[in-house]
Amino acid sequence: EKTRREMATKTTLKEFESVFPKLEEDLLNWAKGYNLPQQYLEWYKKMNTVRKRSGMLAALLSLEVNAVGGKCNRGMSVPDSVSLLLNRALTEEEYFQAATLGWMIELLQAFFLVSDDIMDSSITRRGKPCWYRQEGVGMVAINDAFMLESAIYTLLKKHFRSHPCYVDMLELFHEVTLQTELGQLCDLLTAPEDIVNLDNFSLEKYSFIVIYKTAYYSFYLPVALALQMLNIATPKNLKQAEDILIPMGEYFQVQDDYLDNFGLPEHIGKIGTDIMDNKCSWLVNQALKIATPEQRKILEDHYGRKDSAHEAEIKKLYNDMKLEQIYQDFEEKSVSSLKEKISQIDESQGLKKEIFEAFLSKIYKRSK
Ligand code: DMA
Ligand code: MG
Ligand code: MG
Ligand code: MG
Repeated sequence: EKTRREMATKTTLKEFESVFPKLEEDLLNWAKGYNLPQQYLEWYKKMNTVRKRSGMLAALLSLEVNAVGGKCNRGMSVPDSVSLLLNRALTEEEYFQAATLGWMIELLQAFFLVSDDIMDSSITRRGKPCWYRQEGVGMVAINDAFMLESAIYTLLKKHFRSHPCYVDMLELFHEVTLQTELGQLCDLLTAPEDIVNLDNFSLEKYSFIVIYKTAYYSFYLPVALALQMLNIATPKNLKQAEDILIPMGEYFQVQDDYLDNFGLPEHIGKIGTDIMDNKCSWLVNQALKIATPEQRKILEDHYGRKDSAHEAEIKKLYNDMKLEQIYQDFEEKSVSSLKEKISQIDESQGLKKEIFEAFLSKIYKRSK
């Protein structure tokens, strides 16, 4: 009799999540191996009153579980991509391997988000207070972020030490992490807290920021890992994947910036902070491009101030400027250019167009 996994090719959140307890056990055993005193394990447990987990895992779970249910889009795209590359359903063993790689991306994401929320002074994440704002956490969240990152390498070693691509995977995680950190650096440096200078923003800078802070880890990484897992990560396949996934990631971050202002907090699970944070967002760049002198004055007087009355002026301006319509036009243009790129992919070394089509259909017109 066939198991569900052998019949299906598209993973579900439930199935993906069912792999996590095994990895969690690996991580707890690893912590126990260092004789982590019981006192700290208990302190960690007490820290999270909702779920009895260690602090590190609670940090992960606080991101993974929320009102709308963790999306785990990045993580789930590894098993989905592997399945599409093989053109068949995965065996239990293959699924476990692919999902483990997927969970490592989720850990990387958790590491970035825990620190991003501190740096962005954010309030909520996935419908709950950001990790650093939860009771008893505070700046311990910085160390939790480091521990989330370390967990990647513990799992990679445990499960892929003897894979022919182990070193490539290791280097890939290191490189993508550095790329994301460079993006975050530029994101933060373009958004100083006290100096609002709209001349600092440009669409060129914007493009650099979002490619690095978002596109590499969210889009390129899952596909590159799927290719490595199957030993078909040839330079040509990697290059083709990058050439399409980087612009796709750019489009994804434009959506994130759009939703920061136009999305519903109950829907996106977070409260937008880009205006008050003086961010070089896609929206402010579009506004600057078409602003009349009067509108530019409004932007100068109200953007980047830590005050909701100022923020309201900008939100009103964005509505008056019909940025929603400009966004929708941009979305249609991006999608047709991505589809065009996908159609030109050369599948001779085992790459599949469907991988990219699957990614695109997951994010097209997303509202969360
Ligand atoms: C997200 O940028 C980038 C990383 C690396 C977390 P962001 O601050 O716009 O994300 P969010 O809107 O989720 O806080
Ligand atoms: Mg943020
Ligand atoms: Mg940020
Ligand atoms: Mg954002």
